[in-house]
Amino acid sequence: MTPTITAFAASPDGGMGLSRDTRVRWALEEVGQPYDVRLVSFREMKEPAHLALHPFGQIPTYEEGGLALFESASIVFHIAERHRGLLPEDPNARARAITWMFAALSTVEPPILEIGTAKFGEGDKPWRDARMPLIFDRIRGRLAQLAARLGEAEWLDGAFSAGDLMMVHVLQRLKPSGLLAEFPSLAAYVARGEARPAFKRAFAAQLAVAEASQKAAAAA
Ligand SMILES: N[C@@H](CCC(=O)N[C@@H](CS)C(=O)NCC(=O)O)C(=O)O
Repeated sequence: MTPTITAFAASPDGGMGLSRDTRVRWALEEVGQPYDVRLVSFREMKEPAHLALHPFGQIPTYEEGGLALFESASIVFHIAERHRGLLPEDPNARARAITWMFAALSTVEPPILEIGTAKFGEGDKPWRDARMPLIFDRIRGRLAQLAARLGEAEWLDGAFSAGDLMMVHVLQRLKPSGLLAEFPSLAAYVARGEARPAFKRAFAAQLAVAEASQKAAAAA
C-alpha cells in the first residue's frame, strides 16, 4: 500500500528543505518506497480532521492502511523497520543507529531550535540580543562533541543509517547561521548526506511544492 504523508502547502522556509516532511521523504526515497503527499495549510493543520492524525496540529503525518503516525522520528523509524537499508541487521549496530536517531532529536536538535525561538518567537523581547550568543555557544559545544565523535569517519557508526539521516537533517538547519561552517568535518558530513541520490529526490520534491505555491501566490 502506498503511504500518504502530509507536508506544508506553503513551507515557511520557501523550499530550503528544513520542514520535517523532508526527513520522511528522504527515508522513503532511501528504501525505494513510493508515497503520496497531502498538502495542508496552516489553518487546516489546526482543524479537527488533521488534529485526529496529529494531536499537536503539525506536519508531517504518515498514513498507511489503518496506521496513522505523527512525529518525524517515529515515522522514519517505522519506515526503517519495514524496509531494508536504513538500519543494520546486526542487533548491536541497529541499537547504536537508533541511539543516533535519539541523539539527533533529543540532544543536538533542541539547542539548534532555540535560534528560531529567539529570532522569531522572542524577536521583540529585550533579552533577544543577549540570549543569541549564549545559544550559539551552547550549539558550538554540542557540535564540537559531535565532530570529535565523528572524527574522520564517513558516517556516525559504520554504514549510513537512519541515525545519519536524522542527524544530517537536524544539522542542515544551522547553515544560515554560519555555525556549521565553523566545523568543517560536520559541514562535509552534511554535504555527504546531501549528495545521496535519495536526498536529492526528496529535496527536489519538496522544492517543487514550494515553487508551485510561490507561483500561485504571485499569480493571485
Ligand atoms: N517533533 C515533531 C515536530 C513537528 C514540527 O515542528 N513540525 C513543523 C513543521 S517542520 C510544523 O508543523 N509547524 C507548524 C506548527 O507547529 O504550527 C516532529 O519531529 O515531527
